[in-house]
Order: sequence, then C-alpha cells, then structure tokens
Amino acid sequence: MTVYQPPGRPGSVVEYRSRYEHWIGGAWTPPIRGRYFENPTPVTGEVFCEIARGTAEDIEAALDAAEAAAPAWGRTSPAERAQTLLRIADRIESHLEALAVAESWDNGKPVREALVADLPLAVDHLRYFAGALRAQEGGLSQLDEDTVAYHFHEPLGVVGQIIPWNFPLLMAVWKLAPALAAGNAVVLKPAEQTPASIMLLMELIADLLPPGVVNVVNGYGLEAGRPLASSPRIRKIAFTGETTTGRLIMQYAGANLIPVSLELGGKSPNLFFADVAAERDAFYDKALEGFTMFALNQGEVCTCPSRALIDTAIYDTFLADGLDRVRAIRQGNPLDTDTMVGAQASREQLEKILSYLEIGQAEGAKVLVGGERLDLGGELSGGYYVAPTVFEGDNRMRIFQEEIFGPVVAVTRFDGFDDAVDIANDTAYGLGAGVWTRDGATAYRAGRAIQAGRVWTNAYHLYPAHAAFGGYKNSGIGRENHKALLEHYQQTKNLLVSYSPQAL
Ligand code: TXE
Repeated sequence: MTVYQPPGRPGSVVEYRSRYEHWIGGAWTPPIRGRYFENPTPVTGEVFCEIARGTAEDIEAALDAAEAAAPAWGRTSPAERAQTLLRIADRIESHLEALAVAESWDNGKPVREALVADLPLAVDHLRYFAGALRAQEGGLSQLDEDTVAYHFHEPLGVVGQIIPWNFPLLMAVWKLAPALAAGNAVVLKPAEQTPASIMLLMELIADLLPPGVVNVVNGYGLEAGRPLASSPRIRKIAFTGETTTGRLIMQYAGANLIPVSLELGGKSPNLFFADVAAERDAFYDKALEGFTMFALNQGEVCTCPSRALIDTAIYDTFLADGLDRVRAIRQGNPLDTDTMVGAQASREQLEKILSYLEIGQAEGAKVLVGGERLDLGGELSGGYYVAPTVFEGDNRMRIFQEEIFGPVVAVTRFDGFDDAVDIANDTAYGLGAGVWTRDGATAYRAGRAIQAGRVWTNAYHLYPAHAAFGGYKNSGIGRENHKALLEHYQQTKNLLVSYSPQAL
C-alpha cells in the first residue's frame, strides 16, 4: 500500500502550477479577456489552481496557430508522425506515477485506476495508432486497360475536439492520437471540471510536437466550446459528453457542413443469465465482479453498467452475493493505492447523483446498499464522496432510464431470454452492455440482439485500442478506437488518370 502525497506537498511526486494559461502555438498564452476560474480537487474540495477562462477570441488565436502548423504537419511522412506518437507514449510512460497522481487529484479517481488503467491505456493507444498509421495503405482501381483511380488518404486540416471530465487524460489521448496520426492539427477544449492534468501533459510533451499542432483552450462549454464547435475554420468536430450537448454540437457543425463524431451518454444493461450460478466457481466469482463494475471510476463512465438484469431463477442468491461484494468495496482517499472507489469529479456531479438517490426512493425503488453521501473525515470531509448504491426497482423508473453517472446501479429481474433482451433494449441509449452466461449460443444471440455499439461477453469495462467503440441510438454517432478511426480524420483524394494516348 502506498499513500501518495497531494501535489505540491512535501514528498509529492508531482507539482501543479498555481495558474494555467492556454496552450497555444507551443507556449503558455494568457486568456485575451484576462479571466481565470478556480479549479478545486474533488479529493478535499480545496482549490488548487486557477485556469484560463477562454472565449471566442482565444479559440480564434488557437485556430490561427493550428492553421499555421497544419500544412507542414500534414506533409510529414507517416513514419515521422508515427515516431512522434511513439515518443509521446514513451514520455507518458516514463512519468506514469506523476501523471497518475495529478489525474487523481484533478478528477477524484483512485490513483490505482490511473496507474493500471487510464495511463497504460493512453500509452497503448498512442502506440496502436502509430502502428495503424504505418500499416495504412491507399487504394488503386484499374478502370480499364489505360485508366486508373488512385485513392490517397489526406488529413482534414484543423480539427476541433471537446472532451469530458471522467477520464481527462485518456479522453484527450483517445482523441489526439488518431487525429495527429492522420496528420491534422488540433484545437482541444478540456472539460472545465478537470483541466489541470492535461496542462501538465502539454508541458511534458512540449518538445515532441511542432508548435501549433496541438493547442489547448480551457474554459466553459458555452464560452469556449461553442465557438470552437461553431467555427467555420475547423474541418471536423469530435465530442464526448452529454447527449443534450451532443445535439447542440451537431447543430453548430451542421451550419458549416462539417462531420461530427459524438460519444454520448448511456444506460448500459448488464445481463446475468441463470447458468451463471450453476456452480460456485471462478466463473461465478468473475460474474459477481462484473456486477460491481457499476462503481468503477465512481460510476462516471459512459458505459457504466447502471442497470443489472438478473434471471429470476437466480435473483435472490446472485443479488445477495453481489451485495456482499459491493459492501466489500474499499472507498477512501483516492491517493491511497488500496482505494477502489474515490470521489465524484465535481460538486455539480455530486449534487446530481444525490438528487437521483432521492428520485429513486421517491419513485418507490428500494435501497439495498449505500444511498448516501459519505463523510470520510479529516481533510477528506470536504470531498465529493458517494457510497456505492444498489437500488431495486423496475425498468420504467427514472433511475433505470436516465443517466446518473455515479456509483449507482438499478437492479431488476427478467423471465427468460426474450424478456431479458426486451428490458435491455427498453432505453433511449445504446452504448454498452454486458452479457454473462456459460452458454455460447445464449451469449451470441444476446450479443447480437442488444442494441448497443459494444456488448461485452463474460467481461466488462475492457477498452483495447483495437476494438471499435461507440453508440447506437442516443449514445452517439461514429466510433472511437480501432484503426478505422484513422479514416474519420482523413479525406479521400481520388486521382483518376488516363494513360491512354487516344482522344477521349
Ligand atoms: O457534460 P457536457 P457535463 C453526462 C453525465 C453527466 C452529464 C453532465 O450524465 O452527469 O453528462 O455533464 C463542453 N458547446 N456525461 O455537463 O456539458 C463542456 O465544457 C460546446 C456523459 O459536464 O456534455 C465539456 O468540455 N461545448 C459523458 C464537454 O462539453 C460544450 C461524459 C462535456 O460537457 C457545450 C461527461 C456547448 N454548448 C458527461 N456545453 C460520457 N458519455 O462519457 C458543454 N460543453
């Protein structure tokens, strides 16, 4: 067990500056209107730095820098860009501990998650896209004996990216890696709740990228995000966040006829079929672990398995064993490597979750475990902690239909395969799902029948770079991860060439 010191305290592995400006053209750049906002840590609630409060003017400055950098960056060879991505990956890897503590302090997540998941996944993502770029090929079609169509991949130019606060560094890298690999320059807006760790990352990799290839403008959604997404100077906007915000982003982009990729909310079902409990073995144990996954990252995951659907035949026993697992979750100081669940990312998110705890009870759901805010005492008293909570109810309730984005699962039962799939699909969302069964045919049929972009089978919350990730229905448009994403950041140039000496 290690308990890291908070950033800036004696013995800490990381130090934050007390104020961050924007990162534009490879340099710290003060906000044109001179305003800053305070950034608190969810761990204790204390403000630890000030952040530039960007506006349309700052977005324009960042777009100037990106436009200046884009042509030369777009002309670099795939080998050179891949090499740059690999260097960034190495740099992150060699500062893993510092970045993990920084992330935990800014976001409230347990440092052990940042150490074993967020940052290694970010590193792997960069390496994956470096490899995908090297392996990418164009196309050639022979139209007749003398006529050939060549297809080249060209970068789009300057792209905008707006990211959320649940995985600040990983979301930044998920978006940056394919965009940079494809040869684009980027203007990125972090979430106002978690802007700080990304600024550390920019500082850390400053010497590895030509100035202006990545620019970060901080600020609020309407003040900085909207002018970015509305700008006619970007060739694509990629967004992760709430579904209602996603609709706005699409409207902004529609005015300029640019493509969007949207990774939005979810209300993911996690299905436990009766054969899961056929034996009390390692598989059963794994399924119980799958049940507790709703609390991972404090439930602040777009694919949070926030609805557990359990076969009536095993409902009582499986749920009882599941509740024991939930009671055993260690919640505490996010900087303690033993901690499994930390603090919610912001005060607003804390309040939103607490309001759903009330809504659930008001609509007749039963709290089986948790159901309250936690005071962890001492310095942590001001932090944003919510106990992992299990509600029992039915799928018509708001807690089964609306994204809470907290460590809260709503549990119900099903009778047979069709009922399970019907309940699973009775949602406006379609991002993730889990299917737990020992029977291959049931797994396959359920996986195909559930309307979600990602269905885990006998697993949950795995995010390898080589698997396409994205939503059906109100959960979004487009996919992230997977080499196919490179093409989402490219446009196709077709050269249609006649080698014939004959007249047309
Ligand atoms: O999201 P927003 P919020 C869900 C989750 C959460 C809820 C609210 O349920 O409780 O959304 O979170 C920027 N133009 N998810 O309010 O507003 C904003 O500054 C341009 C699910 O934080 O969508 C931030 O950078 N940009 C989710 C980003 O959008 C705008 C992850 C996300 O903020 C903007 C996060 C605007 N008009 C929240 N308004 C997931 N699926 O992963 C806001 N932004």
